Amino acid sequence: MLELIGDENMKLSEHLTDCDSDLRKLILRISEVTKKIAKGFASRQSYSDTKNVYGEQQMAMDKWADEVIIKDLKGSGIVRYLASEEQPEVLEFKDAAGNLGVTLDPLDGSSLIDVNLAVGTIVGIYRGNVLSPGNQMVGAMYVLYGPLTVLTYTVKKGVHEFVLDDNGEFVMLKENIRIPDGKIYAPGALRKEYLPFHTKFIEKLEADGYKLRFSGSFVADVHQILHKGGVFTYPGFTGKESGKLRLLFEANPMGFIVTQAGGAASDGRKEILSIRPGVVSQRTPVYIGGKKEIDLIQKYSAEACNTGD
Ligand code: AFP
Repeated sequence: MLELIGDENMKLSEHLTDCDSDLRKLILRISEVTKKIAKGFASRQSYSDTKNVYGEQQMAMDKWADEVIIKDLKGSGIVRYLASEEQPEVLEFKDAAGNLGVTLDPLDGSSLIDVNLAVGTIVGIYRGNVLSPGNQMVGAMYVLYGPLTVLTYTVKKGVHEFVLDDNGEFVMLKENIRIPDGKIYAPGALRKEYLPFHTKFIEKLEADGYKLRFSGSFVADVHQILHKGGVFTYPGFTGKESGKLRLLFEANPMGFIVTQAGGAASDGRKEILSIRPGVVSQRTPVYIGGKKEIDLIQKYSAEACNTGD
């Protein structure tokens, strides 16, 4: 049973009263459009383009979600710049009256849709240019489509979680989430390709009794770490030192949320949120979790730098 901490009758719209009106409007719009996405899974189970029962071509769920969200945000009038993981370039909506910049991973973990594991929508929010360091974000949120659909947001006034109820309303689940001390590690990449300082880190976690939990859906894995503590990592590895995950769409928004909840986010050497992106598709090694675990990996990588390892 889920533990309710906070006023369970409070709706997302009521909770968002103490923030700038454009941010409130944006988060509420995204919450509405993700309700549509949550409903879309039943009819769009496949993750590849397929024909439906009427023989019509159906768009893959991640591309469909991308289209639905972009269309909505374009019509909102408050978003000027939108970078999506599914789009090659930053989109600019010149008619917008507002100046918000949004980064979007419409469906993170999409290769898990066909096996019905949890996937999610990840959003980073800026004022203006999205090609900025993550610490310039004014807010971030994700919606996780699991057995329940939950929405977590921050506008730098705590991290708060809402659940989609039977009436189609996002109501409070947990207010002011703080990442606890915990012993879970979620390690991406192939072990045989780990860099030496990363191997040392993983072996230390294992020696300390951390339990491995990795689903293949970054948003779901970080969600678990946020609630149970520990660390998510998708490191740089042999042949791909910049790792797999994208700075703008995955690392920054989730790193921002966990940092706002008292945790930390690093590329192994420095804060992820301090990295100035050069290109929209930039990748970064990722370590997100408790401060203790992030300090440890940074210590090991600094030692490796000094010894030339
Ligand atoms: P997809 O959205 O293509 O499924 O990628 C998911 C992801 O970017 C991230 O959510 C996972 O943590 C990571 O890839 C899993 O990668 P591996 O398949 O290499 O384990």
